[in-house]
Amino acid sequence: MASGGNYELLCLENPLLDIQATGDEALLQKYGLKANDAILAEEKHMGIYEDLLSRKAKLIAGGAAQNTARGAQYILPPDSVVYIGCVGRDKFAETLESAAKDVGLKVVYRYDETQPTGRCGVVITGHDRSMCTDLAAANCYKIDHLKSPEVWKYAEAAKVFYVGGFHLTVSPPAILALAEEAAAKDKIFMLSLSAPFIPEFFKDPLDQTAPYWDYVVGNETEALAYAKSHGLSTTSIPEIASHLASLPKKNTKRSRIAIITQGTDPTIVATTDASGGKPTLKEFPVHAISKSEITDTNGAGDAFAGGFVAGITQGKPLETCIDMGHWLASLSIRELGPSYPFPKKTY
Ligand code: 26A
Repeated sequence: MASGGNYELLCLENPLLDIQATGDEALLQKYGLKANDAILAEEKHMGIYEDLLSRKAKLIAGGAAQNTARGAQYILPPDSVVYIGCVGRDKFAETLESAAKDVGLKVVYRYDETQPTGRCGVVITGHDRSMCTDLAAANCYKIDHLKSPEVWKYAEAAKVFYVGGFHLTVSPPAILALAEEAAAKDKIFMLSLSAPFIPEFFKDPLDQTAPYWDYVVGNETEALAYAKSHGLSTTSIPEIASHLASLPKKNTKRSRIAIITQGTDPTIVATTDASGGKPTLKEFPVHAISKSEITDTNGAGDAFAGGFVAGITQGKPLETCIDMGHWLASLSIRELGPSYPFPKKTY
C-alpha cells in the first residue's frame, strides 16, 4: 500500500459550491431543466440560485472532480491527493477549503481577483438531480498556473492524473499538459466524460484527449451522448465501452480501460490490452442499498470515481478498484450532496 505523503494522485477541474435544495416539476420547468442533467448556466438561468436559497438550500462543497479528489483522499493515506482549480477570493472559497481540510485533501487553487467562486444549483426531485453551473472563477483557470514551478512540482511528483471532463470547457491546454506528462513518463491518465453535453458540444477537445486515456469513466447517458455525437450506430453500452477502449492510444505500454456505470445496474468495463486486440468485457454489480437509505444521488458518480481512482493509485487489481468505487458511491448517496460519512468508514 502507498505510504502517503507524496501526493501520488493529482486531480484537476472546476471547484464549485453546490447550492442544493429539493425542487419540483414547476421549478425545473421555470428554467427549462431536465430532471437528471448537468448544464452550463445561461443568462436565463441566473435566477435559480436565489430560488434555491429561498427553498432553504444547503451550501455544500462540490465540483465533480473535487468530490472525486475528496473521495479518493477519504480512502488513501494522508497527503496522497492534490486538487487544482480556480476560485474567487470569497466566503464560498473558504467553504471549499474547509471541506477539503476535513478529509485532508490538499487544494492548490488559482485565486481569481475579479470573479466569484463558481456555483452549481442542484435541484433534487426524488432520486434525480439537475445541475446548473455558473462557472465564474472556475472558468478562469490558466495553464500558466499549472506550469508555474510551485504547482508543476505536484504534476511531476504525481503518478496518477484524474481530470474531470467538465474542465474541457475551461482549459484544454492544461488537460493536455497533464496528459502529455503522463504519456511521456508512463504515468496513469484518467478522464471522466462528466455529462452528456461534454461529448455532445465539446467533442473536439474531448477527442484530442482520447489518445491519452488509460482509463475513461462515464455513466450510461454520457456513453449514449458519446455514441450519438461520434456517429456510432449503437445504443448498446457494452459496444460503446468497447469502442472507447479500442480508440488509438499514445502510451502503448498500458492497456485502455473504459468504465461505464449504470445507476443501480451493473457497471460495464471494457479492457483493451496494449497489443490492441479485441476488448474484453466484464460486468460488476453495484452494492445494493435500500431506497429508504438513499438521501440523494448528487455526487454518486464522483464518489464511484473517487473510490476507483484510490484503488488505482494503490495499485489494486481492477476488480477491487471497481468494488471500491461502488462502495464509496453507496456511502455517498446516504449523505447530503457529494459528501462522505464521518466518523470515517474503512473499505
Ligand atoms: C462545467 N460544469 C457544468 C461543471 C459541473 C460540475 N463540476 C464541474 N463542472 N456541473 C456540475 N458539477 C458538479 O457535479 C457534482 C455532482 O456530480 C457539482 O458541483 C456537483 O457537486
